Amino acid sequence: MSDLVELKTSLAQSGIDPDLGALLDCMAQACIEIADAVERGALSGTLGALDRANVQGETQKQLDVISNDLLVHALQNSGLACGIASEEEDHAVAIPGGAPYLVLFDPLDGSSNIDVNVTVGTIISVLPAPNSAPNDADFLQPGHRQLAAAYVAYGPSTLLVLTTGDGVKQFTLDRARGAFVLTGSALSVPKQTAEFAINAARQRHWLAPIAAYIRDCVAGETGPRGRDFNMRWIASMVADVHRIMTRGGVFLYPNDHAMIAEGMTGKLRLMYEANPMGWLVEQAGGAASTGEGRILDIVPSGLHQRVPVVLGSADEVAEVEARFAAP
Ligand code: P6P
Repeated sequence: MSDLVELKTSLAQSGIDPDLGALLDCMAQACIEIADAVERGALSGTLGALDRANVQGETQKQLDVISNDLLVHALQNSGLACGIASEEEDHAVAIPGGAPYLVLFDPLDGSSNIDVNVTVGTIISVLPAPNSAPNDADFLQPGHRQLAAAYVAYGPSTLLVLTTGDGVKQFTLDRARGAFVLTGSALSVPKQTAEFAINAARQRHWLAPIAAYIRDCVAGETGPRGRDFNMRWIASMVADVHRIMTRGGVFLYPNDHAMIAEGMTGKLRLMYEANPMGWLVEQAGGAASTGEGRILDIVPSGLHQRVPVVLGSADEVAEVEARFAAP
């Protein structure tokens, strides 16, 4: 299929700032190297955990660090950004003389699935840089200020799904070319769905609105929703969100009584998980909420801040929000 459009060409034709296009292409190339590292896995002895934790207090996988370093080094060598924030970096990393873009990423989300060969991914967000020597505070911008958001899913195919504010495109890695090629020009999340994604093992901790929403879904056609629902939970956000970007659904990782008791504000990180995924879903016609408000309107208070996440088919996100709003 020689008429496939490569990522670099698609970016050049999109009308975005050429430097932003070059930045996105640079990160896509680094993600191809991540795909190679993930694919080799046991062959290169990079599976398994390191004897250390990241700033989140989570045990780091070898491939978490490898993926992070591939992205950091690519950006440092490119000069196409002046600052980096990563799930695997305690603080922002400034890049002297870089272009006025801030890049945030979860280099390998869902890495607990690596050892069992389940799809994992990279999540990327790009913000404008307020100055050329950014510190953590410069990254604390609400998600509606993003200039680009993307994820790369390392699955049966390696897919790059990207928005720069004019809808959502999908690119598939063509290893023969060593490039991502356009395979979806306008991803769309159906407004309605009969599929929810949640970690049901936390049911006993759920807040009342979440418990009510899921109870009504599980009641099926005999309950208040009048139709049966299905459940999916891959426990890899990129994989669960890509399913929703492809066929609809609603993804929920709410805060709950157990997490609140530990002083947590949710599990997923605002800056490099909820914001980029939320913008991608909104750009595809879906919605992204905490259950009580739009994720992209949150004014961040910390680089690694966690938030509740309810995103996907707009009608179902509204159903969840209605249960939070009920007296
Ligand atoms: P649980 C992966 O660790 C992650 O951050 C997301 O990718 C995923 O949706 C979630 O956590 C899975 O959480 O509690 O099911 O392990």
